[in-house]
Amino acid sequence: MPIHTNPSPVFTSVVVLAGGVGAARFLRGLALVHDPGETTALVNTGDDTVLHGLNISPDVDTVIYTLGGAIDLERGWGLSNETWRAMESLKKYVNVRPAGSVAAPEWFNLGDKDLATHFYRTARRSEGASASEITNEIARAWGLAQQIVPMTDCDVATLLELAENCEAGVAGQQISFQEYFVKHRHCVAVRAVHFQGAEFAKPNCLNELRQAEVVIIAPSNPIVSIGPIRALAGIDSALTAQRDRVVAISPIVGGHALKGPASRMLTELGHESSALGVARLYAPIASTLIIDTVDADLADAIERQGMRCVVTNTVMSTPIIAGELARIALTSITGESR
Ligand code: FO1
Repeated sequence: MPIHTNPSPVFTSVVVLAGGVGAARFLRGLALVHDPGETTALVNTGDDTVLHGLNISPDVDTVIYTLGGAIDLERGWGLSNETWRAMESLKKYVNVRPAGSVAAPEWFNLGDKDLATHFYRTARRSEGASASEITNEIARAWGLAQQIVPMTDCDVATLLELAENCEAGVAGQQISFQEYFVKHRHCVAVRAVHFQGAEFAKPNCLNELRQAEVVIIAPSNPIVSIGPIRALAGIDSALTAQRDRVVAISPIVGGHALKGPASRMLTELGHESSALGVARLYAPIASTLIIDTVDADLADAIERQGMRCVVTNTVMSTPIIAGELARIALTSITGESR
């Protein structure tokens, strides 16, 4: 039963476009003010990876673990009270690994309890189950009422194209999202982002998106979290048709991302690292942008992009603040919060 901190309008269907940590925190807040049974999270899977032969879906798991109350709050990913014995045991094989082998990758940390999720996902994949079936099963195992849906059941990979003078490799080389994010700690210069396979991938939830009463673009990285979802055929046109019902939340606060490479990436790819830069990216598909109070002076410029701008606290340091942000996102569509 949602706890209504303040009255929020009752919508039946709310769809949230989601990346990892920011989206997960937002969804946790949304559950306080809106019926989780009427919430669908359409989650980025462009940063999915296969390591140790295991199918790993980081953003999906971050959303599920957060809503299940089991996320490690400090890291923002993986499970709380985790142990790392499997990772430690991997070290035994590093010395015998032949040159050129990628076996026993140590750069991506998989906790012992977290491994169970990847075992389950991989086993179900080998039985022929789709990503949405498996995600639904995992979400049910964690007791979630929300529909957690991967953006597509097809393989789509976010690839980062390295810029000139990049220590990680030669200019033009494409690396996977997890290599960029975890192996290189998102500290390498990139000059382009590609969503391999997006062109032919069938999106999930297209009808839900077309019929949603409210669509919320969570405060996730607009390029590598929301970008892969938008790259799927039909998503942007569904959002454009629903533009009046689409509200986005800027992940950029005071010119910076609270977590992750969004700010650096926006600049490297020729956008402005500010709430205004985010507004320019979302103006064709969203009627409303929610920005943080520190960015209040950008509100007029954002409205000149043809968007309604709502100014509030967007830093979700507690679930209650996230709940208030979610309530404002919902009411912004009815105009009540203006
Ligand atoms: N992020 C890290 O910075 N280092 C890791 O070793 C790491 C492991 C990991 C394992 C499972 C999982 O679901 C997520 C994990 N993440 C890790 C987070 C993840 O790679 C990123 O936060 C997302 O892909 C970006 O949204």
